[in-house]
Amino acid sequence: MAEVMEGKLNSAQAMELENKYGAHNYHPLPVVLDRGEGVYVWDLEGKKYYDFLSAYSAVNQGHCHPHIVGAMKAQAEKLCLTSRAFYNSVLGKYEKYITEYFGFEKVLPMNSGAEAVETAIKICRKWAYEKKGVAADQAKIIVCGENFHGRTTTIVSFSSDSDARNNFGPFTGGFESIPYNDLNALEAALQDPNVAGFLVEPIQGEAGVNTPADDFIQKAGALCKSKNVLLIADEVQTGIARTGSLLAVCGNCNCQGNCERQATYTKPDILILGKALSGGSYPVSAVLADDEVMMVIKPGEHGSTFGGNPIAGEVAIAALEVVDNERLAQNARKMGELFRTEMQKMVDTTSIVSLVRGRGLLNAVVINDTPDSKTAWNICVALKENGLLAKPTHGNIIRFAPPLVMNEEQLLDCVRIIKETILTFEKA
Ligand code: IF1
Repeated sequence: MAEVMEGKLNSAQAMELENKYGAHNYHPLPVVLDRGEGVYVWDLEGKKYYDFLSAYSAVNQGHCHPHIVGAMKAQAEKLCLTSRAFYNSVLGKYEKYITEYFGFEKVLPMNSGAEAVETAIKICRKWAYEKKGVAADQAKIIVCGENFHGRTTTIVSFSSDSDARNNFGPFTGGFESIPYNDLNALEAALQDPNVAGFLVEPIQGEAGVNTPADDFIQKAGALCKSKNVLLIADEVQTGIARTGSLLAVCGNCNCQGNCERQATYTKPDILILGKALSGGSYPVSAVLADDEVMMVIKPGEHGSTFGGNPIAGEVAIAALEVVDNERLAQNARKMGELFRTEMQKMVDTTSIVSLVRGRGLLNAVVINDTPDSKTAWNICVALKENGLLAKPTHGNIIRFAPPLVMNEEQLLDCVRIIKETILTFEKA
């Protein structure tokens, strides 16, 4: 394939290459993206699309944001990687910036979301043995049914998704699963004195944007505190303005971007961030905690070659600056309300859409068909033809999560595309 080396592929050829040479661990929509800017992406044939996935909420700041790309370029030309065997001139500055930004005393930098979740689990266990006094190897972490926290062997050990788990055992012990959004189940599970932490997503993304009661996290946090159990918030997907507040644990506060200072804010003992921490430009994740918890980790006990590298530090600072400068939490809240209002009109007037739910710009539309039907997938293929990219989750649910830089005119244009497309699926 001479075209391969010359880079002159068409979409069919690019898909064929992935199929032939890549592991088949995904089932992508048949579109090959080549370029992105803001809320738009273009395929190899030059067709333009609205991006309504944002790489699973990583591209909150929009594709190729010049402030983030600029920071990355400048640092890439200066120094990329030192490992943590030496200090580097960016890391300390980044650590000061991110801890002040989110209101924690310490940060532990990693790369992927799953690595950050693993890190949080390790910190929690070590804290249980060294601070809480749990007997050796007895620490237990409570998780929720239908969770998604990543793909490592330990994390899939406590997944309830059979595709994620099947034939990947033996599994890591020390986890107990309770139903999501169930404070009674949490209270019962917390009776065990060996419980060290409660690992929870403030909104469950993979479960179809499963939004709990408004006060769920607040009450869960209070229960954990009363039992000396760490509240571990996985905000890899919900964090960084996605749900209309800087963090989803801020709930529906009117925070103006300073959520950690608001009354409804439930400060987790351990906060896990990833994805949009770099605006999707680079794999950057982080675990935040105060000294009492974080200082249980000593030299040699945890780390990563790339974690805390200079490019990641500069990129993350720039990405968080964009969130502030462009008031993305506020925009996500406003655009999200508009989106749900418009979609609710479809729920009220058609039979094909049965429900819209979400917070900020993390939303889902439930299609009125059986979970094993292909309707949601077929709608997503039709949306693609009409210039909008979204992905089904859990069979008949479509997740809608555009970059947070979307303006009202663009959003209304998208609403028009979504309505017109979905209506063609209405059964006569
Ligand atoms: C895939 C979902 C989204 C996450 C939370 C940790 C991680 C994720 C709350 C791990 C990752 C992803 C990865 C993506 C699909 C996806 C996803 F549908 F599965 F639930 F976003 F909605 N915690 N979420 O959502 O982060 O290691 O991937 O950086 O391709 O599997 P990672």
